Amino acid sequence: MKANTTSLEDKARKILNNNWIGNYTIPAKGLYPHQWSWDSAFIMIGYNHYDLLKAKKELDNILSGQWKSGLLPHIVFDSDAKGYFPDPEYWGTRSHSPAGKITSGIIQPPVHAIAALRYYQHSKDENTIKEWFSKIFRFHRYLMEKRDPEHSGFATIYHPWESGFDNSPRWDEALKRITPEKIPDYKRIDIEHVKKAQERPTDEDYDKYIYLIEIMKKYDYDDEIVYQKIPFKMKDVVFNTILYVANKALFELSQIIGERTNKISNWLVLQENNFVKQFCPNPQEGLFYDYDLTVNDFVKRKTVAALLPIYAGFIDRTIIENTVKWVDHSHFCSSGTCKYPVIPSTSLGESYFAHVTYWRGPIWINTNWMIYQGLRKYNFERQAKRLRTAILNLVRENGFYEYFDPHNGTGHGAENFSWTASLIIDLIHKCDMMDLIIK
Ligand code: 2M8
Repeated sequence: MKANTTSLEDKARKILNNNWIGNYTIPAKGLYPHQWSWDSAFIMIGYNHYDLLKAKKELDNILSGQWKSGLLPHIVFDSDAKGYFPDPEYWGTRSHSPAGKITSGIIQPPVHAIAALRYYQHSKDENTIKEWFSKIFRFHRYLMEKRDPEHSGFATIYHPWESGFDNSPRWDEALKRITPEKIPDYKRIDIEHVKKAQERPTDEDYDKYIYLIEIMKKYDYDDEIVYQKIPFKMKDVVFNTILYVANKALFELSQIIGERTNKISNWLVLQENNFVKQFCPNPQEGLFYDYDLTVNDFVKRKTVAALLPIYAGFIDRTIIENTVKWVDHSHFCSSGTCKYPVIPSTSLGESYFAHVTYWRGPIWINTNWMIYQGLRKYNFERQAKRLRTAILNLVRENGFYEYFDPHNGTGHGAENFSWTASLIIDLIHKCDMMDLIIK
């Protein structure tokens, strides 16, 4: 048993080494040749276990792309790498990007403070935390203020790419209401890198993705104007679950370096008071939903996102017990037709479930990693143990893919995917540092 686990970790480290390109790690060769924001934080969590220098460089590099407003872009481009669309010049962000960098103009979930706290727990390196703290704090302030003019305590996303769950069924209804007007000619490159085009979003999805960016470009990424004009405006339940955990981690970091800030505690109180109201219309059902600000309604889709608030760790146990019933449900692969009891991105019982299409059905490792920790926070030890064992078996037996078919576990999307590797390393070590967060 021990020997197997060791070799899985060796394989994971080898993948990270191969995807390391000097200052950071690409998500995967071919499909993703630049640095992505939430990927970098997940990746760093793996490095924290065995290579603190790489962990530091990983976060340094993503933070080096930060805009004056505090926005932390979802991609920091490698100027030499070709073969990704939308390419660096497309974004029109030169006046915002820091000198010498080109970045995208949108965000991704703020996993960084969580990864930084883990770095500290392993390294005890206060100087680095001092350097990072003000940057991460400015990003959180941007999210809590510029992205929340309603003062709800929750950030709004303007684009499906900002969720990281690009073509999730959660966004179908909102995208259906959008008719792209003028969009430039463009050529997709992503579909050249996968086995079948069916594994990626459709051309219609892409037209809408580009149209939304065209709107942001037109208003030069001015948050106040974009908020008025953009037809996609979501309080994303996963983004905001992560934001809560990240605010908690940021608070811990502030204590470590003796930084006094009431702001972070105020954000936490606001989020704790409003979370259930904002995202859980029926506590008895135990599912949490995104809230669409363009129609002022919940997006009632049965996906893994509906279970993810367990990761926040503060929600009433009586509600979370209802959520865990879904973790134990055959539609979320606890039994029945699935080879591994690992939670798929969409419930198998829904018409919009698609077994190999990106975020519309396949299993992703990062979502399961968060749910595993959530289960442990509430002492659902049986479910946590089953999930961890199943994730390790899935990857051991099928490879380090970007995502997996929930029926038989076969890998899809990119091969040798970095966050699959890094989070497997963390799971092998039982994510033990996470528990040091003081509740
Ligand atoms: C995917 O998103 C990018 C766009 O940002 C793409 O499809 O080209 C998503 O899975 C996202 O969550 C991830 O961060 C990114 C890189 O792995 O790929």
